[in-house]
Amino acid sequence: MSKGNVTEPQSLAGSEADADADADAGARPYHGGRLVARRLKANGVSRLFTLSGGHLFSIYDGCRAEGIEIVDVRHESTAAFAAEGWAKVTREPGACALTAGPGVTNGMSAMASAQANHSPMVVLGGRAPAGRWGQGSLQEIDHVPFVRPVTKSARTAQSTAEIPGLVDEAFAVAQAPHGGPAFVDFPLDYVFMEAPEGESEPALEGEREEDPTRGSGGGRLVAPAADGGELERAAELLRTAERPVVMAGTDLYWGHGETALLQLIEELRVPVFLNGLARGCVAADHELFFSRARSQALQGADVALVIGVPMDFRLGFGASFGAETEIVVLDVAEPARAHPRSVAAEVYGDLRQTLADLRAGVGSAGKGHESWIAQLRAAEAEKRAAERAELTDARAPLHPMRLYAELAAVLERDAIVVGDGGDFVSYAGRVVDSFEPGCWLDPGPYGCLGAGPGYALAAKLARPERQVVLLLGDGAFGFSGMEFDTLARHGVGVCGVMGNNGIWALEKHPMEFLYGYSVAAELRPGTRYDQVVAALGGRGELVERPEELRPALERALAGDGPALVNVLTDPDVVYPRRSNLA
Ligand SMILES: Cc1ncc(C[n+]2csc(CCOP(=O)(O)OP(=O)(O)O)c2C)c(N)n1
Ligand SMILES: [Mg+2]
Repeated sequence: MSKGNVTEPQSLAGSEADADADADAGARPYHGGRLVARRLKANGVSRLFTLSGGHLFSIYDGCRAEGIEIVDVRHESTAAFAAEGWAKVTREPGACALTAGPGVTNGMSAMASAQANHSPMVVLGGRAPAGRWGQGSLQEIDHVPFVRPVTKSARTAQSTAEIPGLVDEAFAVAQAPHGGPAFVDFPLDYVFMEAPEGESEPALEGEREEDPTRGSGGGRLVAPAADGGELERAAELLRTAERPVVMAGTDLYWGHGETALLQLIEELRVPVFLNGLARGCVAADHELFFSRARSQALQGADVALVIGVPMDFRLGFGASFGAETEIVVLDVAEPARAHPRSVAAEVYGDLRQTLADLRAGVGSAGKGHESWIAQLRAAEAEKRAAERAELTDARAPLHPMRLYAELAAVLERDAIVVGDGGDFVSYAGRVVDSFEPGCWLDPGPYGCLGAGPGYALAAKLARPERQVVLLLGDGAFGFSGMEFDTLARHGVGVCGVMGNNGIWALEKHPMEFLYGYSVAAELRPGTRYDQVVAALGGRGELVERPEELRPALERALAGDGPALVNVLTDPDVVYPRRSNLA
């Protein structure tokens, strides 16, 4: 892999870093940027996503000395989405550095996204100098009041000496359940001045797991153990259930609950549905995994275990379940919002423990759901059979379902698929299978277009041996298509697949349905985004007919560096949308 502009710090800084290890860490002064970098490293950060700005120079200098790779992108939005994407793929906090003022404002959508997805990430901000505060320095603005609503914590360093503690605190806050973004900014004068490192301790209370691969500030914060009485009530409901289901989402993944969930569903014979980042936590070909039969299963269930997922619009604000369904909520921590309907039991704490305790508490009584499972399997099979015509549709421009049938044939089992677009990604959400945790990355409930290239960049850097496929709408491409330059410069082999229908389909079709016409919903038909990618140093191909697609995908996946397969898709295909957004 060619390294492009990725900073390779070791050769220059190695001896200096070694010498530092011998020095008395508490006494030796470092400049503020180096203090930041030392705490990044101690918290397990190997890559910092950023876009340059003078306010960040000393942090870069520190990263260079500490052996942290600097990955520079073309828009701060991507730097911040890459930090979130890193977290989504590795379940370790991602980190980005955004320059003062516009750098931070540009990163706000990704902070809000990470907040909604519970993705642990640390956002470092440059900041105009404290010594001249209020006198009108370049890019001077107080970030804290406007990032506070989209972060778990937002702090400003008040001195150089405070820096190590603040960085450690940000990592602790970001990882404490529910995870999310933590922001710290560093006034220019403090980050250039020197101070001793001192003894920095994470500021949050919380049990930490030992993790030998990480530095002194590393280790995952473990959620506290759950309440026993509620757990017993949940076990009782499950013991007597005749038609139980599991509906699990993003916090199952953050809570590392997949193994415990698998044990529970296999032992108690409970069908399972997944959304968000939980996709892949039970493999798509597991006999108890279902997707197409979801509405029938959730409506028909007598007991639903709702694990790590809020009852938001994706679950019809609770109405996706039957009026009589008893809801048992399990999560890593109490929800930020009240449940939209009453629940029979709720248990908050370490999900692995909760799921294991629940399995033990139910014992052998809670079995015998085979006719329920068979009924759902029949519904699932019927719905899948009804898709067959679309999956083999021969039209040109292509039906998106045909595109996904071709894609499925070339995807490896552990491929990471990133979705960025409207209807094109809705189709993918329906039919792209995930077999392992962390293999499906969509923007989540905050729904921000343009997240995909940052997610894909981070995914491929974190997992270079895996296929990383970036599904892009033609509308979505406009937000961060320039990041193909980033991918090309850094030699990152992301395979883009575009559903190019020449419209903002997810807006155009609903608006036509409501008003009989649409505005602000057209794009230019047939735009050669593949040529844009080629001009930026990647490989691009145009696909107009279904039989051209598979060989084009194979070529795109086989070559070096980024590629875009620009597939013309049919703008008249209307996605069968049911969910309520509000
Ligand atoms: C930042 C942002 N702006 C606007 C939207 C609203 N939006 C959601 S989907 C969509 C259409 C996306 O079009 P495209 O990527 O071409 O996919 P298509 O629906 O055509 O398949 C829009 C505009 C959004 N979710 N995020
Ligand atoms: Mg489109």
